[in-house]
Amino acid sequence: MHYKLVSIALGLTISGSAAAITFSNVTFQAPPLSDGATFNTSGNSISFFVPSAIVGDPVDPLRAGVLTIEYDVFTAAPAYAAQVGVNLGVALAGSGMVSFLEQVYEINSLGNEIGGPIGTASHTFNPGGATNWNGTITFDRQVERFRAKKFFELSAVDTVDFDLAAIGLVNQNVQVVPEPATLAALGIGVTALLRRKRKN
Ligand SMILES: [Ca+2]
Repeated sequence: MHYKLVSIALGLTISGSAAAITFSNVTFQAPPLSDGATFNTSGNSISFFVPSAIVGDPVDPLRAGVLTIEYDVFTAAPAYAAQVGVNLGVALAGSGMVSFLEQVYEINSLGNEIGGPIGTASHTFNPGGATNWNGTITFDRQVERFRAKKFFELSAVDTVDFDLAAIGLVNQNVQVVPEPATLAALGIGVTALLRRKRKN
């Protein structure tokens, strides 16, 4: 019976994920790191392309810089956003390193932030270390609208080696859940199901 309950809940989550999610107000700051930046969306996923987010020997004397990416999300009821997945890829050589911080805020229908962050994540790509990272930001509460702010701090001081820090892949997917009312209805359905099963 537990299996049945899990599969029902899972099915609902997936159908919730198929619900329309609207990405808006995508911004990239600041030049030159943000030059030529673009994005595309696919379902619940948004990917950012930042071809100029590079510091170090190839763009000497630019040795450090900060890139910020911001966007808003609206999840049409009956779906609420519960968490986001973060997929990052960087290119590093020599002294190159990238520090990443993401903060997520609930916003109202006017786009104003409500209170402090409802979720954060951070990661540092160190010289010579792994160049890919995946994380999950679980929100303190489920929300219908949120704003994600990503900060990337790039650094590649000059050494005798080839030094470079660049951002490759930046992808984010939004995971949604049914609204509490739908969950309550599901609970009633499951209870009825269990009752019927007990009678049999
Ligand atoms: Ca060098």
